[in-house]
Amino acid sequence: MAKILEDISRTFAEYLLIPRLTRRDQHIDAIDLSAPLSREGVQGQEKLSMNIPIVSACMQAVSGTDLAVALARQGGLSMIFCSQSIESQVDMVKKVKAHKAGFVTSGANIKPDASLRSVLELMNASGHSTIPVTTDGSPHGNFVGLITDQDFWEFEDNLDNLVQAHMTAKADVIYGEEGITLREANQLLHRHKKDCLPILSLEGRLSALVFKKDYVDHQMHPLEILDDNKRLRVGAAINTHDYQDRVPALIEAGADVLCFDSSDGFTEFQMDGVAWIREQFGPDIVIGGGNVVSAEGFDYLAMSGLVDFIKVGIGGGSICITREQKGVGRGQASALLEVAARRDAYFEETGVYVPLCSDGGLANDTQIVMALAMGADFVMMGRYFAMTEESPTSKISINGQMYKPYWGEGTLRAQNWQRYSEGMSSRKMVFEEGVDAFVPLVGTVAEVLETTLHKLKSTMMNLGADNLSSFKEQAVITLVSEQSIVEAGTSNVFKFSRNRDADESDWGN
Ligand code: MZP
Repeated sequence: MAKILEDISRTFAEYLLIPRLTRRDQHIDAIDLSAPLSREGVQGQEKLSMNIPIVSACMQAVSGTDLAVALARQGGLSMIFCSQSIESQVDMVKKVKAHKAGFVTSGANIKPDASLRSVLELMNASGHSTIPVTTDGSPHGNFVGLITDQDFWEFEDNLDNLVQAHMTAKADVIYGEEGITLREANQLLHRHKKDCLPILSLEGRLSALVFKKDYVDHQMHPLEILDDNKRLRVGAAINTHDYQDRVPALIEAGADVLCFDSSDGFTEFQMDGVAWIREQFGPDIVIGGGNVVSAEGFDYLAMSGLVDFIKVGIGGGSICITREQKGVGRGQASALLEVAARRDAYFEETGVYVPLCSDGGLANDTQIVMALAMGADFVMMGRYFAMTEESPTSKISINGQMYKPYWGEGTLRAQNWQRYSEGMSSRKMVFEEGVDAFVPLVGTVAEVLETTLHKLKSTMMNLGADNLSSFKEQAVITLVSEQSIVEAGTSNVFKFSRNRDADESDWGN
């Protein structure tokens, strides 16, 4: 006969945190929100972490290039979706990696004998106002000068004039030599009051450009996560069907993290995939596994010693109907509490700490806080990011309010059959496990995260926690009765107007 668990399957909304001692020496600005992505305690393996405990979901309506850039700049990580061709996913990863580096390969260049008209066209098409001039017009050609939008007047100068007549020639350009550090390049920009510094090889070829605006930008985003080459970090989703082709291409493109996108990761198919990647690419590449909802599922993935982090959650996603369709899943709080308890025991037994990601179903900021208190090292969210300006969908107006489309990977629209068909030969979606919906547009990634992270830190102050690991240790959590949920809202008062901030931080709930 089937085994019936005694515990009820519970959600985050059924719990509250009990305050602990807030110390006089605590300060909200000093709270550390960094979160590990890779296993800790494994000898010789390089550690990877984020500066905030948040990743965006492996979903078409969520993790595109713009969102990945915006989130990495705030200290989190996006998992570029894999329900697309390998070529287009690789292209997205490359775009994020190319977004900003101290040394940028020049994307718009021109020959000295080109006309001002073509410079203008190039400036309009590329959005750049400084164009390097090289003998053959290539990004690494022989450097002869720079032309900017200050060097000619569109309505005053003859646009048939040649670039060489208007450009600042190399002899008058301040440039750096290949091999200088980014710091030295920025110092040159500062000393000479320039906005752009060409870097030239000994032979005089253009190697890269360094911009003042990138320096300023970096100062404004102190938490951004960068790789060793000062490029933004980005994750990429993978599946158990085409990893032998997809993974090498993603690694070649510069993906920092690989994340299995599967509704159920407690499978031999996923284990085969992880083992193959480790065999081909060694211990350094960070691999996320899952999703699981039980200690048994955690053990299967963790004990292999092959996965870095494990995602927890089945059926809780805002657009998910897996529980209705198949009767599979578990309340997210119960799943997380059981898996986190097992992870902690595993740490005691082996000295290896496996980070957990609570994936899906986070309906508001309070639930993010609760997931982190209950043992998640970071959270993965879809809806939260689908509602931002940077999600890859177009906004639409419905009855005067701006919305964005948001659909599950288990819909006919997404056609992500790989996520749901472990071990099945069919290459189509036989039934849907997700819905196609709209969510309100709430602002930019930076704006929504500011509120969320401030609330998180504020709760951490209540618990006397200085970082996320002490937050988990300090957390004392109580189950609440239905009546106490009613009491938690406003009671016995008339509300005349709704506060806009409250609306936004509820994300349209
Ligand atoms: P949410 O943040 O919108 O509540 O949930 C996002 C999570 O739902 C994803 O990270 C993924 O695990 C899951 N998901 C994505 N598509 C579906 C579906 O179509 C789904 N059923 O459950």
